[in-house]
Amino acid sequence: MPTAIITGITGQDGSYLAEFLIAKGYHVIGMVRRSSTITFQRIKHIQDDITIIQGDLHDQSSLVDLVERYQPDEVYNLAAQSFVPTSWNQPVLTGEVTALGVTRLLEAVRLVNPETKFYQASSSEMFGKVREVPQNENTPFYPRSPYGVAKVYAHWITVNYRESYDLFAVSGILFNHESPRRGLEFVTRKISYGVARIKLGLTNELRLGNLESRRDWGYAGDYVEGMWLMLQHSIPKDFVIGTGVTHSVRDLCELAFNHVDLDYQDYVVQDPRFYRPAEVDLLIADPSKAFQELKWQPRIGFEDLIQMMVDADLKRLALEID
Ligand code: NAP
Ligand code: F7E
Repeated sequence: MPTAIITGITGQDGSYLAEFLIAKGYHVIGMVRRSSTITFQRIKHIQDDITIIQGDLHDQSSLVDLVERYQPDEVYNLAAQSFVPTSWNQPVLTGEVTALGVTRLLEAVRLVNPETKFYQASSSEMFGKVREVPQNENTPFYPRSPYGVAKVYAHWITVNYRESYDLFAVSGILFNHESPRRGLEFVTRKISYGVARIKLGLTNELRLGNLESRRDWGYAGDYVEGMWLMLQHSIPKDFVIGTGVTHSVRDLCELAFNHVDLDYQDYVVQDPRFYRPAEVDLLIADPSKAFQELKWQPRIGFEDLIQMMVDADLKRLALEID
């Protein structure tokens, strides 16, 4: 039975990756940080099938202990301060966790067992003010937020440990991926939840920022398979994972409101509070390397994804009201 450690197991991707690896027969170890309230909503249905261990990307010894104790075959580093706007309010914390935390975990792997395979959750935010369209593995980075800058550091330290110490360490450059488990502050979930609340008569407006920015949105459940495939490849390499299709936030609003027979223009209010100091205007992946070398393909398209999220929020809220 292979063993995998997932940092960030309580997050959106961690929960889908844990389900995926359990189904593949892995012993899954989930690292969680200590908190005064339980943060296991996304993994409570699989809690009996995984081992939960406390640790923190701030704390080197907790990471060394973890790797020493479980001698994993694979480590998936998904933990991060992942919300872009927060990275302007907490730039130092974002750097500590999202950038330096990766070095701490790589050090733990290198010191304890350099045979361990390592996956780093890199991001399309590294492309930022894009240098070419669409973006592939060779597109230069131009990050536009402290989060993006931290992820560029994390990407290069992963590449550097691969080249310096011959680690099987790879960086998956994933474009935006969403699901009914997405945090409420991210725009897809903010919209699906807002639409459901409006449809159920709980509110009559949805306040958003920039409606013109464009993203390549896919389904998180599809993307975790790409992470695993990268670690099964014969050679450690970095890959872009995305759909190759882009939509604006406005398109997203239109689709989500239409799904419940409403017109977004009657409810969406643009609010400067949600504008960013520097925006990423356009992201669109060129995932052809992953298609060819990993045989990876997204299964769920944009329309189905957004409808799935709206339906899930309608169901959840209807149960709460009951
Ligand atoms: P998420 O839902 O925000 O989850 C982040 C996870 O990191 C949570 O489990 C969180 O724990 C944990 N965490 C935060 N600080 C930590 C610390 N100091 N020590 C240990 N754990 C810590 O993020 P996600 O959407 O699943 O994304 C997973 C990873 O992929 C992140 O690294 C993100 O930056 C990256 N990424 C995401 C996307 C995307 O579109 N989703 C795209 C590209 C890259 P708590 O539950 O305790 O907060
Ligand atoms: O914003 C615009 C906003 O916060 C998407 C993270 O997972 O993906 C995510 O980062 C766009 C931006 O995601 C609102 O200005 C408009 O242009 O959903 P988001 P993100 O910043 O793209 C990348 C790949 C990651 O790696 C990150 O970890 O939507 N937008 N109005 C809004 N965004 C939010 N959050 N809220 C609004 O009201």
